[in-house]
Amino acid sequence: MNKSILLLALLLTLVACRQTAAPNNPNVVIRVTPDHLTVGITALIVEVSDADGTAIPDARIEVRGDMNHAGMQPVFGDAQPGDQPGEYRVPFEWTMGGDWIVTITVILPDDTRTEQSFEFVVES
Ligand SMILES: [Cu+2]
Repeated sequence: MNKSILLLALLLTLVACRQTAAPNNPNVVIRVTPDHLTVGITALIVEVSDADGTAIPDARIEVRGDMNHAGMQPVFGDAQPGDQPGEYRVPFEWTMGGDWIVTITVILPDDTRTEQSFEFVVES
């Protein structure tokens, strides 16, 4: 009985690890206030932490915005240090209203790269 519970717990742990992909992948969160979701220049706040939730202050961040239709130039943003450790501030211009996909590439000090995409709806 005890052994089967232990086995079940082990299996659950393995499943949980799979869902978060590789354990070294950073967590990436973008904060944008609603009034920054209109056409024009805004700032994206990107928070990067490790699997344990510890802030990663020394990553390089690349930001690329694409719209969901053809024929648009992508928009790039340069990340600057934010107010908190692990927080990055990215000046960014929504050049058109509509559906956007923002791809964040996080490059850790050991050159590990991970990419995550976020969807936004921007008002004209
Ligand atoms: Cu467009």
